[in-house]
Amino acid sequence: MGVMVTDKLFIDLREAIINGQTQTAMDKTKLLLRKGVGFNEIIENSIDISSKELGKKMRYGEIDIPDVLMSSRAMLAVIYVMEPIFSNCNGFVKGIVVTGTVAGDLHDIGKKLVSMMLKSHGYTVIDIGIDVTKEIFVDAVKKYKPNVLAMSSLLTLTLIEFKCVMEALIENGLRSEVKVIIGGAPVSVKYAKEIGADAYASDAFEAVEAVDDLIYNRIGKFSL
Ligand code: B1M
Repeated sequence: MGVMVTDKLFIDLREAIINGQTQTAMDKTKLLLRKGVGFNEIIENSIDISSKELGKKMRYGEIDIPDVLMSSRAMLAVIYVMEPIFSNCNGFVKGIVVTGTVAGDLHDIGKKLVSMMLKSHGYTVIDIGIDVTKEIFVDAVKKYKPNVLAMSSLLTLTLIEFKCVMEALIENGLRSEVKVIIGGAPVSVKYAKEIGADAYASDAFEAVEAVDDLIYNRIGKFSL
């Protein structure tokens, strides 16, 4: 019975995301949390599935961009409802992470999820936004002196920007000052290695493990 109720809630939540109904998405997420469903399960059964469905509709021109934006707001609402659970209770700060989406790319839902997970695992995260140029990344590294720079890209077209930032870090004598992790759907381990990043993670959970390894100088599953 419990499982059936949860299944129905997930169906409703995915429908709310696809239809861009932010309030319903928040309500359904709250109900799932109240039923004791874990955040991994919520993300996997809502945002992950819905974004794939949205992606398919986008590819076949079955949905307009304003509607995808409404769905994005609903996905972000799911994340915001869960944010308090992710708060870092013990107050111990492991390190500073600067994060941003590369130039030309406006996607930020995945990056926000990664930021939330990192914050909950004891990192101070400075999110410098979307469409971030290599100059702004370099300035942020100078200004905030982060332990880790975490960059995201969802577009194949903007993958090249990671390489540009890596080169800019070297040109500015900053490469040895900061560890770099990259991620996002079109990124591969191979590409991350090629451009000389220190780690690659395919989702928000892996990202935490990878950043922990970078901070404690461990060679881990996601180190390159
Ligand atoms: Co866009 N879009 N979009 N879009 N969009 C994709 C990415 C696309 C795959 C859809 C498709 O056509 N099938 C496609 C890219 C194709 C490609 O290049 N390979 C695409 C396109 C083409 C476009 C436009 C060009 C469409 C147009 O205008 N004609 C345009 C580009 C705008 C721009 O950026 N310049 C565009 C615009 C948009 C919106 C603005 C409408 C909106 C984004 C709103 C926002 O982010 N605030 C949007 C959306 C929502 C999507 C889809 C549907 C969903 C993305 C998402 O948020 N997923 C997407 C389809 C898809 O993904 N299948 C699509 C949920 C999120 C939690 O997952 O971001 O993958 P994701 O993050 C994951 C991992 O990737 C990873 O962890 C996260 C959590 O597990 N991860 C990291 C991400 N960053 C990481 C960093 C790390 C580690 C892991 O370490 C630093």
